[in-house]
Amino acid sequence: MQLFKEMAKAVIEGDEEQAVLLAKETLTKGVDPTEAIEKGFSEGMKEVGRRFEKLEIYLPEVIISADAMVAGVEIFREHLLAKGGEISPKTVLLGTIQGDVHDIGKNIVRIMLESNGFRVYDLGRDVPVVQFIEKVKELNPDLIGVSALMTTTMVHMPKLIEALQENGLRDKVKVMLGGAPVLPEWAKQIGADGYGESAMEAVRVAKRLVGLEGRGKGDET
Ligand code: B12
Repeated sequence: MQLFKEMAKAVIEGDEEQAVLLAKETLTKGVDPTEAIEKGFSEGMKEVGRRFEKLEIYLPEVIISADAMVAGVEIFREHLLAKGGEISPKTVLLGTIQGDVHDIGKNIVRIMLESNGFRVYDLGRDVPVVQFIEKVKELNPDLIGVSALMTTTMVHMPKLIEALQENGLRDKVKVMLGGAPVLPEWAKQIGADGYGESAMEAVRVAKRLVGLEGRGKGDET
């Protein structure tokens, strides 16, 4: 769809104003916001990642693109949240693992979970394992969603699972992992309950793990 291509372009060019305009246009045209985020803005951010890897662009450009994406997604937020509350509320504790400040994907996952009726406690980014543990004790969530965008921070994910075990909490809460470098095989290997490769998938996996409908691709553990 041409509109999705323009959305991707706005993110690649770091054009915040255009990203906002296009998000509004999407809503006016009745296009599904979820699809627009995945096929428009996210595709743009993937291209930004590729260019960054090839050293065609540098960090400041990535930051500008990230800002454009965040501004565009924000337009959809309210619209999507209005859909929330369709299912009985289950609680998800969400955060990007320690050492990692990437939170765009995690924030999209939050919006998607909330718009599907989940109550989400977002611990933000760079969240130490010990903070996850404290919050599990305090809030008794049904599910923990953990995001990592770097191979160097993924290594803290097994530490979280171990810490849950050590604190006698592992049987009380499900664990779902995600983020670009995370693979379903790895999630299974470290003893997580599920994996989601996208925000849409995160909702399906979360529903299955808390005993609601749906079944995800990577969560046959
Ligand atoms: C944007 C970006 C940034 C922004 C982040 C802004 C922000 N607020 O998040 C800024 C500029 C700050 C940044 C900084 C850095 N970055 Co950076 N960054 C990226 C980039 C280009 C895009 C990431 C992104 O937002 N993608 C778009 C979102 C929508 O996709 P996503 O995050 O994958 O999320 C989707 C799914 O994965 C899934 N998902 C995500 N989380 C979860 C959680 C759950 C539970 C589930 C089920 C699903 C799920 O759903 C989401 C939506 O569908 C990537 C490139 C890439 N290929 O990923 C590099 C990248 C991740 N960065 C990288 C690096 C190295 C850095 C820096 C260290 C750079 C530096 N030299 O300082 C710093 C990191 C500092 C730190 N300590 O964290 C590397 C990581 C390499 C590695 N070791 O693995 C990458 C891969 C680029 C590269 N090829 O070198 N970065």
